[in-house]
Amino acid sequence: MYQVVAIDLGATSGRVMLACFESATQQLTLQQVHRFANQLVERGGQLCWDIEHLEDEIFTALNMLVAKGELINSIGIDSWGVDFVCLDKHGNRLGEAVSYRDDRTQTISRKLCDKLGFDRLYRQTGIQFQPFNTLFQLSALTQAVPSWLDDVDKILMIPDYFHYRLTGQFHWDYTNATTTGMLGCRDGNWQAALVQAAGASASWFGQPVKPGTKIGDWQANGSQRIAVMASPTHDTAAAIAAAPLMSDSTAYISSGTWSLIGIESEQPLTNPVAKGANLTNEGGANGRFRVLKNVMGMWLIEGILKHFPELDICQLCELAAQKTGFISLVNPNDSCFIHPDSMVAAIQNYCQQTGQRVPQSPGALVRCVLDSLALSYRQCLGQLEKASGQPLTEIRIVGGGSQNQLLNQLCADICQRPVLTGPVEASALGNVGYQLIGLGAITDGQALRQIIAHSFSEHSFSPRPNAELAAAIQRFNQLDLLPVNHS
Ligand code: LFR
Repeated sequence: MYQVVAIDLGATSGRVMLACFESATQQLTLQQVHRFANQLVERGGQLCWDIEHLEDEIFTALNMLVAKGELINSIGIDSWGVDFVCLDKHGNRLGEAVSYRDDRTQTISRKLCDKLGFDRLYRQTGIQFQPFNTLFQLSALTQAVPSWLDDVDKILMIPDYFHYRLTGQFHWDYTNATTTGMLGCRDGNWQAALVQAAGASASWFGQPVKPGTKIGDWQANGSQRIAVMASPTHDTAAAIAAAPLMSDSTAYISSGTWSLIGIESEQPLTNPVAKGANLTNEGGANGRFRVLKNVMGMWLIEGILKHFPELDICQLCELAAQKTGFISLVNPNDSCFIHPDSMVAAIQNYCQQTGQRVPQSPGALVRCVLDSLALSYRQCLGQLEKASGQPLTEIRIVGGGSQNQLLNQLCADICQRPVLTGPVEASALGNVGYQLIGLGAITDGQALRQIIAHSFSEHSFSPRPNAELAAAIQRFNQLDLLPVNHS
């Protein structure tokens, strides 16, 4: 029997999960032992993560488990990608953990991308253009020249920073390193020319390491030493590691703050179709590539929720289910939704400017977003099929967003494919799974998926016919041709 702790940090909350794996029965169970809020804070005019708060919560949870007498084999941490912290040569943090939603890269990203040439960047790294790629964030940092810039000795991605705080060891997880946009997709190494182009030094980074290895030990209060294991520290890599994908014709959606929709591939896909669709090729825990597209997912719903504090997400979706579909549509990836002052105003403004009915009620707003997300999924599936030559006949949705029954059904209806959902805690399970692989309790990623498939329940949604669908697809595809003023 093994007990491992997964600390899964999301953009809006952190969860500390205790997993129990029984080798004899090959059964895996998971229980939440601590949950805490995570939110963006403004510091020095920038949107930042409250890194001290996250660290306090991590230590509180671990100390609580030890005080309860839990015997723990190992601990691992995962979080969103791309964001990082700087350390000086004494291992002290310099500056803030600036969030990818801050607009410091707004002009720099396009400029640097054009200077380097997206063709070359994409061929070399396989990574999508997103203004927040670490490459661009680093460039913004080095161009701003904070007073402490000369003291930078190391750069750690967020989960590896917390691993360091637990163990004193420096580690660079491969899966998260791929999200920086500075790793070669074919050799898995930092690309010196790109690091340099960001104004950074190659000496700030160590060799990326594949998940499932021990980083060091955490010395708990008292005498217990607990191993800290490298999980797939990028939450999306962890989620897909836990998705019970049994065939290459199944597309996945990791559904949370973002919807990451994609496939697994032995090779990175950097052909013109993939590049034109801005598909990304992130490193998977199992050595395969996650060819996927970022769709702004529940972030839009979370933004609407803030305007209706009297309602919870289930009530919002019930209201949305009563509304007629396809009345107003948005492109969820429009830059006006990245960090608007008001999500409701951003959606209404978009609809007004594109000549559509402006949704007013909470139900109408949510219906607009869910219809649009599902239409966007359908569009991505087409791009993935074209880029890979692989027909995609089924969809597996994992993560917290897979609990949204209305979105699951809309996804089946609009994509016209059967949808399977679960597990809900996919990131934590992928994190747990690769710790167990590192501990020698599970043989490999394929065995892990089978264990997860028989340990956790799933739900299925069948596609239903919809006479309005063809017209809605056409309207959705034309949205990007319509001008939207972002000021
Ligand atoms: C999801 C995620 C995505 C990444 C985005 C920003 O939580 O990790 O994979 O593109 O956050 O880091």
